[in-house]
Amino acid sequence: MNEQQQSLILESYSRFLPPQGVKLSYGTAGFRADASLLQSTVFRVGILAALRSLKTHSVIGLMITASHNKVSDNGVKIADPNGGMLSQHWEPFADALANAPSPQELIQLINEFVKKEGIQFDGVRSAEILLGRDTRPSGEALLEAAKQGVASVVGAVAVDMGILTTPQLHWMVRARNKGMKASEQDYFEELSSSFRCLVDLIPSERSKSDGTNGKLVVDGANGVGGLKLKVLEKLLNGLVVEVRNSSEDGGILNEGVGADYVQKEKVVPHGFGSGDAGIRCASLDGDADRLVYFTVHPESSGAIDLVDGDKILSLFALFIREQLSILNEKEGTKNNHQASLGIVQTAYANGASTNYLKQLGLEVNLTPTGVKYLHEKAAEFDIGIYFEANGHGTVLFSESFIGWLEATTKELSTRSKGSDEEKAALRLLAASRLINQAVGDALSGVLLVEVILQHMGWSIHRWNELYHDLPSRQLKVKVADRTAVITTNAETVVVSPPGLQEAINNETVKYSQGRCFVRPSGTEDVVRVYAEASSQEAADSLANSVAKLVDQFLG
Ligand code: NG1
Ligand code: ZN
Repeated sequence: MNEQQQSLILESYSRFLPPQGVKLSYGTAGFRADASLLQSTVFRVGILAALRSLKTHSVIGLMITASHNKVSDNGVKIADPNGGMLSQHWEPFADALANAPSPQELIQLINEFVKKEGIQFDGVRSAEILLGRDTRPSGEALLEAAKQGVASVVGAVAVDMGILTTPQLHWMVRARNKGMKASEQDYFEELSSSFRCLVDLIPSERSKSDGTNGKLVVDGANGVGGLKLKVLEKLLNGLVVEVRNSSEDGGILNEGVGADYVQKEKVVPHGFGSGDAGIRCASLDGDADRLVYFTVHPESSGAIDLVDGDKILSLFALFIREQLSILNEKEGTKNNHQASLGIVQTAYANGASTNYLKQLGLEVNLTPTGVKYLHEKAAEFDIGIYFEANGHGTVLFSESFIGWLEATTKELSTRSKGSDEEKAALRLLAASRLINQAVGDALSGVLLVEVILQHMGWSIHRWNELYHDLPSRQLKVKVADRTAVITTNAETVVVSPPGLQEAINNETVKYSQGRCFVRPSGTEDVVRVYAEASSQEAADSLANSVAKLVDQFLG
């Protein structure tokens, strides 16, 4: 790099000195830590984003959030040109950059990397980075660090998009790079217009059923999602939403609220109670990329029926399968186009959901935890549906299938206007515009769930009856070094430390319908234990025994 560039980095470096003795790694969701430790990391990720933009000749996103983690934490991650996660191939560089202990080493690292990647540096090209942050109080100062990081690369410009949900920023990056309209208003308009389009396409005999009438109550986790949902709701008709825990009433982000809490604890979030029994409720996480539904038990101490990501996936799969079969019946032979539909889950998916989907005749694929893996797999199909049990997921439509749908709807609008097959094709097209094509998005997810329930004429109870979850339990175990746990087969089998998997197997066989696996978390310094069995007591007991084993092998 030339002298001007070097002195620019050195000068800003001194304003963001790395904390002593902290080693961070770019995990399943970027860098995450206590916010007080992150200034230097976010500054460096600003540099990384600028380099990524130079390399790809595209707009890149940088999001400051720690999602469902506690309010004192924060984090930073990159959105790649297609709106997806940072290419895995760059993650080792992200780690090295974040942990470079001196300015000289930082400069050397950048020099080597830029050379290796053939990145045109020194102001030869321009770079543009969209910055977003959630509502965390530490976000503003970290955003400043990101701006300085970007600005320390000659020719790079940061555009502050303000407080956003994580999926909004990813959506904007994707839209910008596709040459589409990409403001926040455009996002709201795309979602609301495709929602209205799907409402208009509800079969008339079904829209009269009253199973889904009545309001939806949404827990906003005291984060950014509730605020945005209120804006979105004004553009819709046919949907009444009441938002609680919207962060405007002083509640603490993710504390006793939000999708992560509801899904893991299986209890009502703060602000909900037995008065809400029977009502359709949903919960977002702190940055609104996760969504779960639930209903409150009458007369009980906060117990809920959870409708998790697996069931959202199942609902989406049923709807899409229905549209595809209408098309295949009428159009399939004519167009000779059988769309491939693939389902993608992780080992955390409830075993009952996987069975149910397989019984429907669907192809179910398992990947390791982490949206990047699920997304990548789902992108192999004409329509790929992926969800984590925790509520992060979306439906991906391939470019070629969207092209086919566009051509087909055009042709059908002259040949058989108003036909079932035209409607089915129009529904799929509208769904592809509604559901975020970049990442899982709780706001677009809510709208798609709501319109499908109306389409089916189903209540949340009918939906929840699709299958019955096997009782499960998740635990966290603190260990000396979680990286000592190495897994294979989509994280279902431990290969190291030796002997641990065998011990887990010996426990698991004791339980009817037992299933159990352990893996190191990518976002917290813990080893996670997941267990499933035919009763809650059995699932708890299996999880506890395996947690003890983890402690024995690694404690
Ligand atoms: P880790 O901490 O790697 O388990 C968690 C979630 C992931 C994903 C990421 C990103 C579980 C068990 N794990 O990852 O599914 O959502 O956070 O936020 O829920
Ligand atoms: Zn999140």
